Amino acid sequence: MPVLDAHPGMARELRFFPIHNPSPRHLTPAQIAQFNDRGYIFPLDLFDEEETSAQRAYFDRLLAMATEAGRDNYAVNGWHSHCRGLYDLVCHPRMLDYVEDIVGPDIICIMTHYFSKNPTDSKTVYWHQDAQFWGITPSKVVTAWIAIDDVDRANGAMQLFPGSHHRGVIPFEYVTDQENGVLNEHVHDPERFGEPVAVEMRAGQLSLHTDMLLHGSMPNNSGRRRCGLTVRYMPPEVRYGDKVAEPRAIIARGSDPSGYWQAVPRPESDALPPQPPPPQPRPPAGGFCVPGPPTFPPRGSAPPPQPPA
Ligand SMILES: O=C(O)CCC(=O)C(=O)O
Repeated sequence: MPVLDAHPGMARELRFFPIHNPSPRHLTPAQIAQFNDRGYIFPLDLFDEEETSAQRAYFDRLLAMATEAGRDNYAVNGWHSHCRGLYDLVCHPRMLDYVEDIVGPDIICIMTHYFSKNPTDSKTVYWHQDAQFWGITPSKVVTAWIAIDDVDRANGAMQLFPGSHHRGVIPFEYVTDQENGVLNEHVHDPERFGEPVAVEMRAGQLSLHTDMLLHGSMPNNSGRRRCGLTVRYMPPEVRYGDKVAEPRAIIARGSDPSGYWQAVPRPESDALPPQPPPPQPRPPAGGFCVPGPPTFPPRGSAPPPQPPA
């Protein structure tokens, strides 16, 4: 049954907030206009060849840590509070320069996730709007998707529906066991939103998309890995929809003048984070306290109760 709200107990403001930046410094006015009109910008150059190889080697190390701990290829999720290299990547000035033109001078990050599709990986990231998953509001989060490997249609590039961010909240269904999904939400009948655009990029390039844009990715039918790192950036006014004892974030640039977000310190090394708790059924609407940074609920999470139709 289609679901309208993944967090029915929270008062969230979910809609696209157009960017007003008459004098961007690192993006062009045309790129800002495209972000408003189509919901994304790509490709942007981020790393040269040497830096890209270093980033790939770094991810290979994190993935080896995950694998040795018995975790899977999507498990490097939310490691920025424990891993110095990832923390530093979130704070990379060249990336923040692009992001600042959209988010503004104060930039907060509470989510990172490497989506690493193995060669011939049959998992699908079903069509979804990011903002629907997260218990935060308002929907002003921008995702930087950094290509760690070369990415094309054959190895399962992310695909975006241009302009779908203007369609408000789109009802979704929870992914079933038969559906072999990476995440747990699925918007059906995407043809309603036109033709998707594939985010084909060279390793070291970057794309930006708004959290209201409908997107996803297909299985990797190639013999090549397809890894991309998502870093979610937002202005400090974006907050948890529920009361959280200690809202912690990387304050990547500027400050949080309100003092709501408490700064995550730069980690001293690259340490394996504790295994996240197994997905649990959510308590009734209104009584849910987010214990840590929101991540995409993995497959297996119980859907929250829905109000009667
Ligand atoms: O990398 C992918 O395949 C999907 C990423 C995604 O869904 C996202 O960035 O929100």
